[in-house]
Amino acid sequence: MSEAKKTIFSGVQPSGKLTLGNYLGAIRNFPILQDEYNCIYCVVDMHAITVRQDPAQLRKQTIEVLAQYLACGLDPEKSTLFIQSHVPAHAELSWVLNCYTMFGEASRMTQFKDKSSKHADNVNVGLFDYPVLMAADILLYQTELVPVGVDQLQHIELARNIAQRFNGVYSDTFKMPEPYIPKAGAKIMSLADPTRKMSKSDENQNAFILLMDKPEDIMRKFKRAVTDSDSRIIMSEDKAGVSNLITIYSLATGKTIDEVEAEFEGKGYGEFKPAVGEAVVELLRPIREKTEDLLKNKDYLESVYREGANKAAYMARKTLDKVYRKVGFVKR
Ligand code: AQP
Repeated sequence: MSEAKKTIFSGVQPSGKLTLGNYLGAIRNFPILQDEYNCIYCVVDMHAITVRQDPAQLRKQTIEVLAQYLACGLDPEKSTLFIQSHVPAHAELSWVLNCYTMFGEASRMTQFKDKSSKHADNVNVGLFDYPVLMAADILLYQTELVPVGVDQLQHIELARNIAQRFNGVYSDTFKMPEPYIPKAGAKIMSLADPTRKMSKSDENQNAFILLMDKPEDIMRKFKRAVTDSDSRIIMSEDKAGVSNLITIYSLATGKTIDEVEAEFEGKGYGEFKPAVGEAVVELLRPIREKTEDLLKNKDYLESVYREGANKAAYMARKTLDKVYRKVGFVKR
């Protein structure tokens, strides 16, 4: 690992099966960066339990996310791939950072507001504290860039504020992380309600496309995607559903928005929606097939996450030791 390379950290929650939104907004960028940067990609299972999970399902989904990281092109020889709960430094730093996070600033996080209204029967302290654990995830590795979808921007801003506060009190300890938001695809919307983001935990199965969806399911969901009564296929603020489909089609085919608009000029949704479906089927086919293959090789996956946790724990320890010393903990 070269010292000159900048560090990248990102994670995905195994809170369900991964969606096209997770892919286009975040994971798609992970392999592109792995030659240029020291990349650390984590399956953030500790974040996932802020919402009630079925234990057997959570274990299964955690391994599936790891397999999907690999299927999307991450190479364990180049990137550090691990499971968050395997590196206790995340929880340890998170506790310290809690003491440098103001209740007021944590209360302003919109994701907490959204998720607590969605899970009104389980508004637990972990859900509230989620962004501080995320700050710990990022700051532990002296991360400079965090590739995420736009929904995570506010959390990265909070991580920066916490880092700045800590550095201000104790001298430079943490690098300041910057978000890395894709120009297109940073917020893929639900197919059932294009005013909301596509989320893996949406109760409506037609709202999202899963990376593991079968071609016929992908086609059906796109054919049913909510659009509007005006049949023009153009990007427009008052055409959220169509704009979302154009974005998806453009990312799946590599065509520009102008090219997509020109291709479907004068054509209707009856032609457009299946075309989007087919493009996404082809985009996801190799990922699904590779994931299915990898899931048959549990020993290999285990070797990847074990090795990754060892590497991550070593890097994390350096920062945690520094933090413990600075706040005044006695060395063991
Ligand atoms: N719809 C989306 N468009 C673009 N990017 C997205 N991301 C999530 N949804 C979209 C990005 O995917 C990465 C992993 O997200 P996460 O699993 O850690 O948490 P999340 O943002 O809460 O994702 P979900 O799918 O909405 O999960 P649930 O339903 O469990 O809350 C992040 O970089 C995120 O920005």
